[in-house]
Amino acid sequence: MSEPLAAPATAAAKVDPAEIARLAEIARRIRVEVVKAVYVAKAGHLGGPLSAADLLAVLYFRVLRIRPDEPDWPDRDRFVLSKGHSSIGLYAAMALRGYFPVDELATFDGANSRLQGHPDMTRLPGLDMSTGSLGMGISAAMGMALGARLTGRDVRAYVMLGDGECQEGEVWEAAMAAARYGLDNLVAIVDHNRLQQYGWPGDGPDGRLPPQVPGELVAKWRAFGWRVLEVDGHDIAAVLAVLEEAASGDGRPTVVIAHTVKGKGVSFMEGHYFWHTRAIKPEELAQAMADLGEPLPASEGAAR
Ligand SMILES: Cc1ncc(C[n+]2csc(CCOP(=O)(O)OP(=O)(O)O)c2C)c(N)n1
Ligand SMILES: [Mg+2]
Repeated sequence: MSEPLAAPATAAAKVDPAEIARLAEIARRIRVEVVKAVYVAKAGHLGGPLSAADLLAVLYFRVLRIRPDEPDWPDRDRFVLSKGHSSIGLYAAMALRGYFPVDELATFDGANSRLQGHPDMTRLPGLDMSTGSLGMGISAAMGMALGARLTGRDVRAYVMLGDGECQEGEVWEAAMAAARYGLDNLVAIVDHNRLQQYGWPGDGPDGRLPPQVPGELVAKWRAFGWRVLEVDGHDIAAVLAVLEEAASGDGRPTVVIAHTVKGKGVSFMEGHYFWHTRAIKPEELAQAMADLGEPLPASEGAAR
């Protein structure tokens, strides 16, 4: 890891280990559903959803003030997946949380599915924003945070970005505006997995340059006037603590730089850019399920 992590937040110590285990199991289930859905669809993104799974589990099962049975509840916290290509991870978290049946994940990326390859808020209740064009989601989330302030609602807006996505100019336009307005009900989470889609040739993993110079993301967000927190994005207790800390504003927007591993949880996907998006072969499904401690479903074990 290139940067020192933030001091361990004391809140982590107060959380019941059984609760941490529950969240870890949810994250594992998210990963299983991601791999299965992409296998069935014969297409889809893997590396990004897998790196974000622990963050999504903690958000959807502990942090966000949401009502799955009332997705339009006006006082809900908003969540925008700015790295919209990781939609299947979000759908898995939402299904497990009760927004829609887990079985529906098998329709992922189908023409008539509510679960499009990139989130479509006109199809699926519970999505606060349609995303997919990188850089745009944070602007929407900033507007939501500002809107909550203007209407006097106790609503926080959360937005998840990729580290490659942070190359987009619009991210920094939104960052400047959010700091200027002092939007401390806005929390950005950067899934800092140090890989993007292809990347540029260089001396990183698989001969690719990481999308950001190590350490620079912290310096950049800080320079833009944000409170910057760092966390190991796969340490559930630490993620919970840092997101609890982020929820209490200090007059600035907060960004959580989550250090993660792209493809986390599936041995042959971890740290490889070419598993950003790829179809899964039957023998790869078997290995992935073994890695995730999940029996191979009979219906999906047969060669397709
Ligand atoms: C504006 C725009 N340019 C290009 C793409 C194609 N694209 C999809 S994902 C991706 C890489 C994103 O990398 P990162 O933000 O690091 O995401 P993660 O590693 O979490 O998957 C690219 C270039 C896009 N969706 N939008
Ligand atoms: Mg990345």
